[in-house]
Amino acid sequence: MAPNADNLSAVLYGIKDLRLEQRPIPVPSDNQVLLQMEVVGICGSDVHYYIGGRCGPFIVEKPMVIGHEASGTVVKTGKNVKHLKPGDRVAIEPGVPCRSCQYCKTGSYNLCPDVFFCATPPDDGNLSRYYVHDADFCFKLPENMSLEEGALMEPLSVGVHACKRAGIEFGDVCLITGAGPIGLVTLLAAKAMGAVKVVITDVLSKKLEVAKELGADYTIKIERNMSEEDIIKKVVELLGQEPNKSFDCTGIESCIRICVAATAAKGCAVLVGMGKVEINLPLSKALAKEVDIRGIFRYANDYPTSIQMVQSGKINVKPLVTHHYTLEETLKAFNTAHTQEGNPIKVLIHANPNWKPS
Ligand code: 572
Ligand code: ZN
Repeated sequence: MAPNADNLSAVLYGIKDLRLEQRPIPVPSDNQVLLQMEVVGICGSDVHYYIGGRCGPFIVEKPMVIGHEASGTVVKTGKNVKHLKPGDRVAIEPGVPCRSCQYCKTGSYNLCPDVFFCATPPDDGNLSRYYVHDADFCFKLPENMSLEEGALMEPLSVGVHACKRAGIEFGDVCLITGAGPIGLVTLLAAKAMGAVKVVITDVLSKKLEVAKELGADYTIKIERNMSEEDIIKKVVELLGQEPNKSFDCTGIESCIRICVAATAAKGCAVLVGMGKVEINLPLSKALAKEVDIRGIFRYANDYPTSIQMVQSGKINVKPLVTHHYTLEETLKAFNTAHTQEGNPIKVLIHANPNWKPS
């Protein structure tokens, strides 16, 4: 490595063993770009890998660079890259699929079994100073968008994809369970796509306050003594009707049950949160109402929509950002995301050594 070649990287070795160490600066191949990493958000899955060494079926078995919600600046382009040049600021879509399986060929590349996905074992993420990525999964940011907003295009795309799967249209009335980052981006996307009324639930009032700021029409603070029936009654009372689209953004059994049971006849319940492998649901209620229950897996072809929604001012993701850290402060950042001390929503890490807090 050249003496000034700083590629400090946040490498997860195992449970609560996250180290900052130097890695070689990678070289882009013909269809890739070398990126100076700028902003990397911490996702719930990053925290799962850090605290438990696993997320769903994926287990950290060898050291892995963490991070997948990111923006960067192009430093160098491979010889086939036409749409980007050095200096361009980009949002990085972290999943690069095989491009040749049936799912890829038919546009559902999020379901590609051979996808490379940043910080899903064994694939390295991009919480580092430098990183190479396929150029066609890097989206140039418009002048009026910041690198912080660029990093938020990843979670926003989950919300956009969830709303597309629900078929959100003008006049929809929605229930969202969970006001964490994914519940909030789903709220933003649902409102922007035409939902007229959205009620969102959470156990923490701080999260519900942010939801209000982001356009939630109603909020329900879930208390320990509330039964599923109590919550559904409250949802219907506030909306004036049963929601025709529901989104579970918690992965918690009781919340998924509420979404499924509360949805109006002919409506759709979308399961966005990931939880236990086996979940007990009131299915007979759903089938008697012809309620569709749909899953979502990441996103596909949603980055351009997410960027245009922010560029045009139809969606404002800025209120999601609560905490900022430098790359050197990665452990502190993960501690904040894990302990939830200081009521974080989205914790951002600034990987560019020239970043200064504003
Ligand atoms: O930002 C995308 C994203 N997707 C998540 C979780 C966090 N962030 N998903 C839920 C978990 N699955 S997974 O396949 N996995 C652990 C990789 O079970 C991916 C989608
Ligand atoms: Zn994520």
